[in-house]
Amino acid sequence: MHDYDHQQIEKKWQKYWEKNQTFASHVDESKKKYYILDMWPYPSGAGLHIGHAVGYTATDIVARYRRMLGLNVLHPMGWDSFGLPAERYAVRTGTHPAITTKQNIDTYREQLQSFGYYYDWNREIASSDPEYYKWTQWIFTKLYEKGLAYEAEASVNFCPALGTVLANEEVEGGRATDGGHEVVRMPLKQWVLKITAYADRLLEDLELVDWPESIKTLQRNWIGRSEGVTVDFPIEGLNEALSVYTTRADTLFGATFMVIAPEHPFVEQLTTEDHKQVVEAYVQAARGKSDFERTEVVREKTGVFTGGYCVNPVNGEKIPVWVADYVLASYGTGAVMAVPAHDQRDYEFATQYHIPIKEVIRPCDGESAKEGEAFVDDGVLINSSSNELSLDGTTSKEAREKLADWFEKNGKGKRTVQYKLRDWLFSRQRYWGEPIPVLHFEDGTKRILELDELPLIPPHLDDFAPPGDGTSVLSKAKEWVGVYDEKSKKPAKRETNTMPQWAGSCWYYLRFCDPQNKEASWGKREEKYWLPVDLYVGGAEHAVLHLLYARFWHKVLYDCSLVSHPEPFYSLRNQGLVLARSFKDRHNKYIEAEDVVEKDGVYRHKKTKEVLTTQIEKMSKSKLNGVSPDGIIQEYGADAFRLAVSFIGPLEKEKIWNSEVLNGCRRFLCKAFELVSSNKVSDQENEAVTKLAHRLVAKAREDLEALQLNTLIAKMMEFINEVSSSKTLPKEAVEWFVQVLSLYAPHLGEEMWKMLGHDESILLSKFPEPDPQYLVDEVVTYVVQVNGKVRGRLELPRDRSKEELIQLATDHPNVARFLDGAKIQKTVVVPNKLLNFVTA
Ligand code: ANZ
Repeated sequence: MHDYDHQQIEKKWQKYWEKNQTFASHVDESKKKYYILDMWPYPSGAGLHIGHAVGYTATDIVARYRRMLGLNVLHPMGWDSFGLPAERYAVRTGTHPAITTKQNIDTYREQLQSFGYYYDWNREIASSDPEYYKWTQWIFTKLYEKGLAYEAEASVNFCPALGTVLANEEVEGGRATDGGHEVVRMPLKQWVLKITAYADRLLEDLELVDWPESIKTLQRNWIGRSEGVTVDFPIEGLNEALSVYTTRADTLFGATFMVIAPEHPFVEQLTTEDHKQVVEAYVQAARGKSDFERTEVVREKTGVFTGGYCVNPVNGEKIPVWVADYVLASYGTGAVMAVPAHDQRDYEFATQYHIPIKEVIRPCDGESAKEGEAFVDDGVLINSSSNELSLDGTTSKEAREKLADWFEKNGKGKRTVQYKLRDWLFSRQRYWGEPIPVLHFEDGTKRILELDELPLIPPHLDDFAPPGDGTSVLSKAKEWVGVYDEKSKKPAKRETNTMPQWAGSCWYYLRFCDPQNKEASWGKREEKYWLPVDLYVGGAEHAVLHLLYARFWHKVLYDCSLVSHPEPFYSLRNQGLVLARSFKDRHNKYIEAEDVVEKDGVYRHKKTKEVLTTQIEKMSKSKLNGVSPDGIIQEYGADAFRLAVSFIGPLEKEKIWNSEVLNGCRRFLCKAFELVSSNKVSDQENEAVTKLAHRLVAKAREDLEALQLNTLIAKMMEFINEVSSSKTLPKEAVEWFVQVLSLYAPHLGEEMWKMLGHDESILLSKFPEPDPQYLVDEVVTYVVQVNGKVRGRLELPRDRSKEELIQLATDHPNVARFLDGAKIQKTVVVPNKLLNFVTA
């Protein structure tokens, strides 16, 4: 087989593309645009991993395809380069984060270039570059001017290990999503962005975008819109009422107690003298717990009785009020009416504290609820009538409407919409982030910086360690903090908090449209032309963080008339994780794959011969099951690697990496190279090969539109196998194949294109359009016999499977007549000619 010198060929074409600016993009209103975007990487010290290669190869293939379809393609790349790892490294080594960040960026760029990716490098940007974050800060001032950025004393998620406050979206199960460190609640004055003001639009506009349903659902749940009523329960002996929020007003007659959050303002007033001590102790204990701990479903419910009572507004019943930490102060009114028969948490609570359980809803299908559980679904009301209201027999849904009307008429409550979404906690006490551009004056007032004062650059520090007490790293730079404000002629102190990692990625797709603009964040014309992003590809882990935050900023910018579309990313696709086989010895220590030999499915250590346990796991450095892109490119070439990462499975699914795929892909490339460079290629016609080429191109168009990049490789391999025995290969058919191949293997593609006599880059060629005449299946006539006698004929497309043939033949009325009742012993098939049933 022909081998090719990938190192020489790949270098050569990379130089060619750079010299000819093949990937450069320019606004051109006479052409249709296509903006394709990758989630920009955080340039970590570890360099590119295979997960990056999967996503970036996919967008690269699509970019090349759209370009060859004649679209004006924008495919940029940059760096999300503010972040904790650089800062932690700085704390450890004293190296300024700017230095490590620059080194890492250089490595990433070089690695990406070695893949031959179609990126317009003239548009490279980095979120930690002052020329960039000048505008991040400026957008913050816009948010501030619109009243969407405010300071609030809040109970926040503070992570002592990271020395910073985190957003709700960054905490999972009481731990930081970044590193799994413990998070505690702590009151702190913080900057907060009013994302809740956009809750409804963030929800509704999900209808405008073509995103995976799973991501839309995650966002919907995160926003958590719920419709219910707030009902006032008069407090006995006080001239006050306890408001509760409920989505299940239909269960009101079943309320047998009420629960208020430990932080509820009425706790003191409701608590009677003899319950005081217990309640105070309980409230004190609840303070240290996170919302997560408090609402964990499996956890045993705790609570204490206040001694106080409320009155149920629908029937005048007296209801005891408890304090329990499973009710959150921050949701609804911080108080609930508890209906143990129909809410599981209330049920568990009532069982534990021997509170009565009153059934008021029956399942519609007449079945009774399960023993030991609350019946939580909608149903038909029972035990729900009083002097003023009679609801027995109505459905839950009807009852809710009737009650809401009744409350609103009598002024006892009103219809209410609630969201789970909370405002976005926006300050971090870190060094390596955008300083928040605000000055605080002695009299407690503040001033947001103006554009001519931006970028606000952080001070130089030698010690980057967070103080750890909730104050920011920047507060250590006393000289930077204390200033005389020339604009207001007053002494002032700079804000010392910085923005979270997410800030820079809230608008980078906009800067890519016009990255060198010195006067503005982006030009109107550029934004209007390029936006929205046509296809955005990245990991699903950003569902409620980046993807929600960026939509929020975009909508604010839309309201400022700075962008012309309500949504930033029209279509979104998520790439699946890459998994690989890992090995462990008997001490549970990971073993490098290179040190493992396999025989009959048993894996042993090469040297010690110890039998190892093996597992398919997420590829990662710590599990020693990763692969180094640099090494692979060296050995197999970027083209083979790009093919391999596309071949292992559908983009959106989890897939298992195995290096055998690389060998297969490399062999395929060699074979293709051999054919294309052989003297079989000529102007001579060959119908069969031409037809295969048309079919390949048709399949390519179909698969590329659907982002089914792996199946198209299989088709290309099939094509090569089928034409390899041909004596002649029509040049046009070969060209078409090369055009498809070049999307995946661009270096070799260009090389072959040149060998076929073209002087310009293959990207300037037009992607072929198949002739429909070659796509229709050829029709053949089958003779159908029963015991050797002709009983029917079938006109069918060529090459049907045996199963399909038998099915169709037995359905044939005349054949069926002769087969009726008989047992088929054997079926003889002569492909595309004859089918004979032999009966017993
Ligand atoms: C009575 C009731 C009866 C409820 C029933 C549910 C089932 P969503 O849909 O998530 O909005 N709730 C209200 N505020 C709360 C708080 N601060 N902490 C904990 N729970 C709270 O949930 C609304 C329901 O959650 C409300 O409806 C309330 O319990 C509870 F059979 O009221 B329900």
